[in-house]
Amino acid sequence: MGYPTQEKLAYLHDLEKALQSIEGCSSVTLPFLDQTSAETLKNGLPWIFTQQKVILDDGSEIDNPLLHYKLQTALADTALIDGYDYSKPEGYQTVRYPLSGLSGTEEDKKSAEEHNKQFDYDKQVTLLNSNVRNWLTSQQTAVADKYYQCLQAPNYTVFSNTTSAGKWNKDHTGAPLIIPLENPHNWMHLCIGGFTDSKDGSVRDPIVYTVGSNGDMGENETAAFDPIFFFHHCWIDLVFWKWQQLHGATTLFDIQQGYPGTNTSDTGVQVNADQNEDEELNIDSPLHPFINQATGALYTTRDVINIENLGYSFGPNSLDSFQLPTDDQQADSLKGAVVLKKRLEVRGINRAYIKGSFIIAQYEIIDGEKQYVGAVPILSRWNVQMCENCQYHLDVQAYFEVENLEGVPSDKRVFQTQCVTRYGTQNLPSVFRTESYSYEDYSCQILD
Ligand SMILES: [Cu+2]
Repeated sequence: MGYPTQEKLAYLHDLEKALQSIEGCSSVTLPFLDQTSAETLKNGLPWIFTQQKVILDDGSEIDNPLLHYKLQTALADTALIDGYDYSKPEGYQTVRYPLSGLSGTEEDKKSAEEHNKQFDYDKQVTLLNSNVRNWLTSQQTAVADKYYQCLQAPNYTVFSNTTSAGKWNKDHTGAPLIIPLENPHNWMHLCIGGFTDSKDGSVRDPIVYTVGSNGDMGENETAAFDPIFFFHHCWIDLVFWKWQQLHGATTLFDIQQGYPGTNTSDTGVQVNADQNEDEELNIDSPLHPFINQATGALYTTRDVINIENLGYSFGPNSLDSFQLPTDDQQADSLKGAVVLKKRLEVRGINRAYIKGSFIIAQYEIIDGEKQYVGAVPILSRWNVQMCENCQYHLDVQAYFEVENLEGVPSDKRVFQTQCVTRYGTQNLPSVFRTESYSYEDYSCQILD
């Protein structure tokens, strides 16, 4: 995702305005997919996303437009390297976990067809819902908790993006780990888009699998074609607003100049097509290509900080009752963090060599046993190498909390990093299928 303010305009404000411009639809508003509600945590997705048919007010029955979207025109993959082709033909219907939507080559089409045959409609819905539930609630991924954690990010800069949060986590090794909004956002893309944490709903070691499922929500090239995308992003915008309310930032906040993640050339920053390299991002940076109809100028972050100025608000939701921990609670958890936890840094994973989104799964080997530390979702694309705007932003970093092992020096501890990719799980350092890169920059170490 880009900066949350850009998403607000890109996907939500303009879309809502467009919907309202249709005759008879002037009161239409975009709903959000509440991802921490008791209902979602218990049942998975609301039925409106999975039902095959819907009945309209006049009694007529139509295909559910929120189940999938049919491409109006072909999507051409322009970087046919390594035998991978992410093209999708005109008329292609978007799919979600557990289905595969790969259709670039005849071979892909055939294997996707074979794969998809395993799941009748009921099975698809059951698996998708259990996947959503598992990612949100399982101890290993705890995505619902990650939403609560990101609300505690101390300032907008580190809340808004992974690179800035990484810098903060590197500099504050004695404090609890900061989770940027991008983290749970990415998890849900990957969850609906084809990564699963369990082959049969019970086995959870190792934590993550790809099982031939390739849903559209899981890749940047196609995510916005799945209708659920907008409901997900509306929720992300809601979490953003909640953060603003909790931190007294509903009318103004700051982007810390010079902080990693605030310049378009910084590692990990995904720039917009109209932005230049080495451009400082501040609240007055233009949000290409969104024009403020009232002024005729490009929107800036400052224009959209207060959503009430944009003319919308959010209905009742499960975060209404969420409160920041008190100072006492914070002091307690800080004490615990200093004594019990150490910060582990993983860096030097170059996403140019990994086709598609992936998960960094981190383990520690203790007494010969592989123990799960945590995982970080990387929402990427099949064609990083051909994506001009991705070229400066390839080095992926991840930060984890690990136990402080009494009497064991940090450099004697043994860690193992895995990349769970669309085409298998590989231990680092290793050579990916491009065979042109050997992860010589990869490192995994405790920051003492
Ligand atoms: Cu997104």
